[in-house]
Amino acid sequence: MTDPVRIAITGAAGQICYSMLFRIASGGMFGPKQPVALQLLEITPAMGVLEAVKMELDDCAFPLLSEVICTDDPKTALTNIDAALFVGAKPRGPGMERSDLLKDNGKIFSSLGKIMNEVANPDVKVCVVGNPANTNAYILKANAPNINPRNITALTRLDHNRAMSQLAGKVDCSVTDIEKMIIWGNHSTTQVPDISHCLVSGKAAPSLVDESWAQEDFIPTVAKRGAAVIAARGSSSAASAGNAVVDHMASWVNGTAEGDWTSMSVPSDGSYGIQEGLIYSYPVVCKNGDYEIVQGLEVSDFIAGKMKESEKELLEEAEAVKEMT
Ligand code: NAX
Repeated sequence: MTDPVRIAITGAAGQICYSMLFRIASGGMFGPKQPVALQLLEITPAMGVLEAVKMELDDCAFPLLSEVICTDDPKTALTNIDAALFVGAKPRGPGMERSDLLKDNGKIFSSLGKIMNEVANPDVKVCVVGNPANTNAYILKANAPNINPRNITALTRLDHNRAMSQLAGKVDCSVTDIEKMIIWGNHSTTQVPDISHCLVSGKAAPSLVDESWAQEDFIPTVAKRGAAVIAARGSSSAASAGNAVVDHMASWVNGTAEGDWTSMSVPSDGSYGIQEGLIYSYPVVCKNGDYEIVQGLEVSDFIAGKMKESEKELLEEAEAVKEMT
């Protein structure tokens, strides 16, 4: 029997996890033959709800689910793990400034980073989901020097999937016909969804749509999709976010399709002139459980300008939390 992959998941009693955990336990993330053990972390007041989630996981009798640990102790959750999904975060309350949100979440992520540094496997694969996801990952990385920094990533796959769906709707094709979508930058409204290199059934996407659509409709629609879901649903995207985390990890572990890539927020190595160390979304090719930033893509002045704006936002966020990094 293969040993289970041990996965720490924070915010496990929340909305995103309520759809995501069942997908992971049924083999959607690590494959249909790989057992999984879940180490679920919550804050103490949410432990009752977390127990109910565990009851439902038990009641599914998933053949691949070898163990479920529910805890409010980060050390227990982060010990001996192969993967960590940081979903839990403090939401922005009424009247709260963005800088306060950054600081409150910074405290959570600096403390979790220090604990992960002590007890996790140094090659643990990390995906940060809780917002502000890129800067939370940046803080986590700074506080966990024993962990391979390349493995500390943040989620922009939801933005990538949203972009795929918008383009498919526009040109009336299946998402499976589209290759080489890109999300550059921060998971925020400054993100840069970019179809410049997209192929639709092998044809260059920019030749199939007006430039004005790509710049004035597609980019803001994708970048503001989260707000549109909140306006319609009264709460933020949950099932689609959980699905994107499953996709992010599955691509990283199993690889991207031959000739294609995906978007992941990863520590910048200076590629495309972005400051080294920032957690920035790039096109990446995944292979053999690792990823490489796609190099040498031509970037138009329009896209380059927007990439710089998103970098500027990340630099400002980094400055706001500098005492924690
Ligand atoms: P919920 O409020 O439903 O769940 C969050 C859970 O985290 C709660 O159960 C809470 O008790 C727990 N939590 C808070 N602090 C914790 C801590 N220190 N340790 C462990 N658990 C803690 O939110 P949900 O809808 O699940 O969203 C979770 C996060 O994902 C939010 O920050 C949200 O903004 C973010 N999102 C990120 C997305 C992305 O693409 N990167 C998209 C969806 C979502 O907006």
